[in-house]
Amino acid sequence: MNDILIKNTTAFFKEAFNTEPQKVVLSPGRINIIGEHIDYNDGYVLPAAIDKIICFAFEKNNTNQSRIIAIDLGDEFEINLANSIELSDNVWTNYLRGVINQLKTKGFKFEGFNCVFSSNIPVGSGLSSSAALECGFLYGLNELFNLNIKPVDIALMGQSAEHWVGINCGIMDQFSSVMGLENKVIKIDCRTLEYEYHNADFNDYSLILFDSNVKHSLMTSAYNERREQCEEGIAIVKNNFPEITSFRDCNEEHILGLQDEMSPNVFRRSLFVVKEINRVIQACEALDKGKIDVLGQLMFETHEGLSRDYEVSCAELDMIVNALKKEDAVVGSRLMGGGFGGCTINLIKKGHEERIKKKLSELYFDAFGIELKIYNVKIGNGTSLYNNN
Ligand code: GAF
Repeated sequence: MNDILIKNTTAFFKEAFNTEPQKVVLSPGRINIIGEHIDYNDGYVLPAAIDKIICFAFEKNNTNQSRIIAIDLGDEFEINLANSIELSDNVWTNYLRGVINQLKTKGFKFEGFNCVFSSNIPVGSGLSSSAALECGFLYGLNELFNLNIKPVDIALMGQSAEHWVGINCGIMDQFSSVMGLENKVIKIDCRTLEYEYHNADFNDYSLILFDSNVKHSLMTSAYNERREQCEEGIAIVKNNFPEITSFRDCNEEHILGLQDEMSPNVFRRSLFVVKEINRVIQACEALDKGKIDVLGQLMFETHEGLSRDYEVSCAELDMIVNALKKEDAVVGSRLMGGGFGGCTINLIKKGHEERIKKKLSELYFDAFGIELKIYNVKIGNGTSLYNNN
């Protein structure tokens, strides 16, 4: 599937600019096994890059003007690098403007270029197509102009670009898009940015994503609000326990003891974060020992917490997880990503996938009149140059 995408993107480039691209870059979306809403709380997360990608083709054009074409949207924009970079009403362009703004702010020297891109990462499904867009674009400019930006800094600058667009996200999505490795999950310490790879061996289970096919519009405002509530929560903890610097240094008793000082929402968000950080540690151990049933149980607990305490689920995602909980062949299921729609990540016993897909699709359609989308994903490499020689 990616071969066709690469072929089409480079062919489009040749047609548009009458020349071969100088650089072709592939940048993946991500899944997250466990550790949701934890990256901006300085905890641990366990994501991986996937085999769904954005393909970019680039060339320098020796001017100050750059032209960027989104093949799938049938849309394009031009940007003069000499001018200051502003947000636009054309939302997709902002992720790229944000990257250019980052480069300019940090004083990198680059000139005009042409770029086309095309993607097979579903948009709005919680698979981080925006991180793939930021990181792949920056990776390409880094290669094209020999900017010498290190991979982790590409992720950090991608994150800053996303902040510029308006989502105060953590580092997980950009980090996994850049640093992913085939068949490995990455345990990221979001406080220090230390990371380690673990084998993603799910033994007798398949990893399948069910896409609710809904995207509730509260996402941006609610995401930023959750982050503020967590900041409020940790400030109260620090006030009482000056030796504690982030939620990972707390246990549940710390939070329970501060319930009177916190608003009900801040209390529930804080408690969720402390529990979720512990679940990531346990999940990683379970994965290493091949105890997929334990991992799956933790995923169900994460969903419960995201739905009840963190309040980032929705009726559609809850319905999917609750329906799957009744199936013996489903060992784990939970909403994945920011929430308010998008995908659930699910571990299903091999041999039962097709039956469960069919049954869930019918139940889901009956409940909401919406087609369930289904993705079988493989864990793939992070952002890289494509070289077909
Ligand atoms: C979104 C954000 F971009 C990530 O940083 C992360 O917080 C995630 O939601 C929730 O875990 O994908």
